[in-house]
Amino acid sequence: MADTIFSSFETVKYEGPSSEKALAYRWYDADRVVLGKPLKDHLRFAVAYWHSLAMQGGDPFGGPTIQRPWFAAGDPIAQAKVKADAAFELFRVVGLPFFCFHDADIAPGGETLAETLKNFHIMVDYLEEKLSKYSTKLLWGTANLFSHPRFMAGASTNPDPEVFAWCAATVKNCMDATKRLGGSNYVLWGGREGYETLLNTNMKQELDQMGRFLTLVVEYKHKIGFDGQILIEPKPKEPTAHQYDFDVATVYGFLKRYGLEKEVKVNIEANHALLAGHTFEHEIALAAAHGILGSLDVNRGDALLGWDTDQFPNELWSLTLSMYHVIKAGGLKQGGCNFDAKVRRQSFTPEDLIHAHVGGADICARAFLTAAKLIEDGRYDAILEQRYAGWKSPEAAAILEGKVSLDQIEAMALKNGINPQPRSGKQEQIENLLARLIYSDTL
Ligand code: XUL
Ligand code: CO
Repeated sequence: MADTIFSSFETVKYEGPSSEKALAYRWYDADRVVLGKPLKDHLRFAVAYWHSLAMQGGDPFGGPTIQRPWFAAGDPIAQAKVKADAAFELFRVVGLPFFCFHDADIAPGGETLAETLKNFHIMVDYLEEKLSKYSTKLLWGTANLFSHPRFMAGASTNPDPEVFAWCAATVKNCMDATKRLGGSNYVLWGGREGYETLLNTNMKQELDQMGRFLTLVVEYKHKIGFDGQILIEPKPKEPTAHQYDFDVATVYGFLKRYGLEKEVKVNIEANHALLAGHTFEHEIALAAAHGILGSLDVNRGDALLGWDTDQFPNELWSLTLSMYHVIKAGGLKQGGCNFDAKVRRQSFTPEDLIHAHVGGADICARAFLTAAKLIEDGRYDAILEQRYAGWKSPEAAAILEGKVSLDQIEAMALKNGINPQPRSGKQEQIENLLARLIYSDTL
């Protein structure tokens, strides 16, 4: 194996909450069986190639701070291979089962579409070889249709049909590669599918283009027999002022409008939820309610900063409730938890990257274990069950089943002499119960 910046690190092991070692898992005991299967199969953690291997530490006010051997001048394909060698060593060190990539993370772009695809194919071959030597698997693949200037006015929503065609060719190749590399999902995040100003935008035209594009993607999935899920990743804004895939509710409406709600699910990102004015758990619960929960991008923002800082998760309350809704929805199935998160620009050492993943996996594992305990405990579910118990009566059930009309309900209400009384929502009681369980150390 080639020597890389991660090769000298041992694989991080589970040592339990009392471990004094800096690099050890305290909660992520991958093989621990919970709710019938190992933790690693519930959570399906993935390392994001872009943040961990391709990101150079720039922010809106400053340039790169992260030096890596593969950023130095040299033959672009040779450097992409050095990067891939390091990537798989990082996956080995953190001991997480999956990774995710964009085409542009793994291969250099070319002058033309043909040259760009040629580079991509060389690197897909290389990744295939790597996958045969390591135990890491591919959670999802995607195409970067937002960084290059050609996408500045949109990808599939671009006013120029040649950009649409470029995107179609790119996504076709990325889907082929994802299938070949054994990926479980294919993700579409429309970073530039929206507008900077409505003044120059024909919204109906752009939405129809986006609907057509997604239909083509779904048709191609069936044509090649890809058995992974197609996922849209909602985000309300940034880089555009308004992004069409605003949040789960908007995406669901879009899927219904174009007849794709049975074909496409969502990849929900924690900080995108916050940018849309929601919580992570809200987005997960809503996706579950619509039957479109696909996968998660776990990360966090910074309450003091207005942009998508993509930090590693560290907040137990919201994550536990998120995991609760995941479990209630029947789990992530083919999805997983992708660390769409990057280290801060001062954290430029390879070791910083390892600490980041260890902390992220630990907090998610702890949240999952707590959510499982919350369900097993039963008191929270009992309060919820009680709150809606009235709907179990035959008369109320008949309303929901569509068996009675508005005027029949009126007649029923008058006959029964109904007089509904206020009932407590028990918010503080629930909060106290959850706090006791979430911040308890025994899991
Ligand atoms: C951007 C973002 C992307 C997608 C993949 O905010 O989340 O990294 O996850 O394109
Ligand atoms: Co993301």
